[in-house]
Amino acid sequence: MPRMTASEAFVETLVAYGVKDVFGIVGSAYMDALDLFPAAGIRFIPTAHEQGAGHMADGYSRVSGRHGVCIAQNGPGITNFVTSTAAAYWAHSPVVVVTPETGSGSMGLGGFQETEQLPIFSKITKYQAHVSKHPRMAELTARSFDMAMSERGPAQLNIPRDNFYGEADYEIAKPRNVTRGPGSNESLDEAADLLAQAKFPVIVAGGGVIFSDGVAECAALAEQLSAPVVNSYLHNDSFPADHPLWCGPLGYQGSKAAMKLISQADVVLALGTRLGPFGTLPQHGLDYWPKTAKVIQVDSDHKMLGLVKQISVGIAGDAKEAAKALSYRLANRKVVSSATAGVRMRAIKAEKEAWEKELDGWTHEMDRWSLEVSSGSPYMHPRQMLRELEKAMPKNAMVSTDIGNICSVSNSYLRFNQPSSMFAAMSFGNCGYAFPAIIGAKVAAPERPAIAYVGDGAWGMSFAELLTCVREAIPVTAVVFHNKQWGAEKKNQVDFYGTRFLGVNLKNPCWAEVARSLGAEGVTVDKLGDVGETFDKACDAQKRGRTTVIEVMVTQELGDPFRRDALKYPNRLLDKYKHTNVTAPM
Ligand SMILES: Cc1ncc(C[n+]2csc(CCOP(=O)(O)OP(=O)(O)O)c2C)c(N)n1
Ligand SMILES: [Mg+2]
Repeated sequence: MPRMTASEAFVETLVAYGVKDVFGIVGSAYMDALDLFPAAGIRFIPTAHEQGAGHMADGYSRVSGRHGVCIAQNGPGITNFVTSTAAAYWAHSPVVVVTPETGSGSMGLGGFQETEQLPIFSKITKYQAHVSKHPRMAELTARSFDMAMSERGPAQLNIPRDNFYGEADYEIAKPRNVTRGPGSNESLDEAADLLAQAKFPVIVAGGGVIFSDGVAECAALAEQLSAPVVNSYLHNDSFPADHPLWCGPLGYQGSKAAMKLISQADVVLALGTRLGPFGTLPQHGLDYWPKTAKVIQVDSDHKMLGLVKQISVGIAGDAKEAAKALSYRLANRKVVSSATAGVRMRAIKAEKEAWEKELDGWTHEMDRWSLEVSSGSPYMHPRQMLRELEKAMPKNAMVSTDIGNICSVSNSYLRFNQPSSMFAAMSFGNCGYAFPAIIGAKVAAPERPAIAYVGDGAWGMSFAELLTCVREAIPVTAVVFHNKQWGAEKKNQVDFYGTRFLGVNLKNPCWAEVARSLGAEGVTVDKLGDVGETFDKACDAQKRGRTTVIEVMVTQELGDPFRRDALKYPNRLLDKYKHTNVTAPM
């Protein structure tokens, strides 16, 4: 075992795990290791805010399937990682969050930049390591990388800053690369029996299909069964949109075709999805989840099996391997659904055409408030604007989406033919996710067009990372939906609080001008006819290293709300507040 310093052991372990890029903000706590990055061939990407660095590491890992790594100064630099770590946790991203801590010799004395860093992250990481002594540096760094990958989520590597110093004989580990099998024979046999007997099988393709690189296997199984395939919520890239069996995404602002088809299923194969509760809520007035269907769920994490939905068979296995094993079992046996393949293909085609036609005609929102604010507005209807972006979308684009009303509506208009193309703020649902996430994705895949969809409220939270794009020459395109409001929350005040607006209206600068003053390109678009061409040019400018902010001016109309499921009409009891009561519409 070679003799080296702890900083060298840390950096050599990063090298052994193939780390090429690390996101963060410089700090004295780890400067001794940082100093070695160039000689180790590691690029350090300084960001505007540590939250941005965390989201970048997340986006980077989501497109590449490799680790994303972020690092910061002990104390405030590390607490700035909290939101991005929670987001990565719910996106199942293998991010290694390196958290240098105050010195072990003074911990507890209330010195500078001191806080206990392990409890803060205990519920938003899959694994936490604490380098209690410098000779454990290589071992615990390696384990953090292994655990982030095998547990599919953030691992925290907490290092008291004094432990970057000192020397020891270190063994530098090799990545452990654990692979998972398809699941038990028993569960696969049972599932194959159900699928063989199914009259109307439907596959839900989840994130696990992407993570396991299992799209082709999922497609082969779907073809064997002539089963419609729907994407799980916010995983529009889990099955190719140009495949005849693809039906679109479930969930909030998803595809009516997908919902109508899955509602007819007698057997559902949930492949690589935890069936998160928000992702299967009724939408468009359709309570589509087929309550009497037999559900087969495949998840690499056995704790997800049957957690949210009742299931008939749970398969603890890799989505790709399970799909392959099921195909193998069905290969030489009678598949009942084959007899009705033609009928089902026609049904899929008809439902998809109907949904496209509906989207074409659905140029604006039709509720009273939306009609009121959009009539006479010089600006674009969000839906029409989104349709134009869809038409102009470059072929192998990567698109990140934020949390907001228009970003959510975009779910109906985002289709992909290749996996690892859509990076939505997943279940953690934090505003400010999309822009830094796409910057990270662009670092990992510089040859692909990188696009972020962001509402103007969320843009206010995240636009500082334009500095990173410009300083570090990471060219992306941000489409900012300028509607002068925190629209998604305003929608709740429209629907439940008698249009009493509080904290939802935004006075904004011209975001194009802000972009230009920060050294990026900035364009304001207020005509539908200009959307496609501007978008085209902006994506093209990425090839020349230029970042563009397209500020699209849209009306204040609002699509269906996020959380109708969780809100109640106010019924106040004190006289002082009674005037705020709202009666539910009949
Ligand atoms: C960090 C964070 N703060 C607050 C919220 C609550 N929230 C959800 S959507 C939303 C409004 C988003 O507004 P904007 O980004 O302008 O998009 P729009 O809804 O107008 O399209 C807010 C404040 C959140 N999800 N995340
Ligand atoms: Mg807005």
